[in-house]
Amino acid sequence: MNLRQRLRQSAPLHNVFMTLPSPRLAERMAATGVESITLDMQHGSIEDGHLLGLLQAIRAGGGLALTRLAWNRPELTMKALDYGVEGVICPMVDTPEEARAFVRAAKYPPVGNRSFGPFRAALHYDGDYFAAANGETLAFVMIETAAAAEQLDAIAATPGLDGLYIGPYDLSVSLGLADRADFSDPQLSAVLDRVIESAARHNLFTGIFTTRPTDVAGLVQRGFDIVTCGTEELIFQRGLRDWMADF
Ligand code: 3PY
Ligand code: MG
Repeated sequence: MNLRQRLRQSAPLHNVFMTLPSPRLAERMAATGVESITLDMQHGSIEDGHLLGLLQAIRAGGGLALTRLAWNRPELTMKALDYGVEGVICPMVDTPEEARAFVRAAKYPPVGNRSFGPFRAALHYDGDYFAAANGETLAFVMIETAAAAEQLDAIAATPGLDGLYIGPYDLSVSLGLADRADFSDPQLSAVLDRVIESAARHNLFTGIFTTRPTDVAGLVQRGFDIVTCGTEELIFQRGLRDWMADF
């Protein structure tokens, strides 16, 4: 089952961000039941040369792989898709123009101008990759600034866009909130509601990040399709603290 098929199921997709380029750990995470992993090329230590091994490992563990790009640059978007990620998440998209530029790189003509060279991506695709790719590889913009929140509906209307993914930490900073990613804050909460509404109007998927497992049930209840809970580093740190306490 690919990412789009999985997201069409009613249950939300669980996701964890990965920041360290360890195929061995990626395989273990996927095999332990992390349904999908987002390789974080913005704030993590994952670079181009790490993608192949990580994608092979996630596949071997039975998981789905996305990447959060380092920035909104066409060569980064196109290369990640050529490696075979099923979803690309573009950080810090503030305007409809930036959303259009991202989608142009993520989709083949006539929707965009993605260059044709899916050397690895097509390897595991049974059928005509070119014909299927625009529908089956998903392009998400991150809504994580006050500017993006202001132009939300115009961003969501971008032809070819597949989803909106909220970065609550940057969003809190941008909104000038004292607490970061506090979903009970009325200002932050209002943006979450507007993202859910706008996505429904434009037939888009939604995703959101949190670092607290206790937030997950509430985010699922709000209707997010992808709920990311933490990074493997945070999970390790928490496990290590418990381990040391028992040591
Ligand atoms: C944010 O919350 O700003 C993020 O980018 C989540 O990774
Ligand atoms: Mg962010």
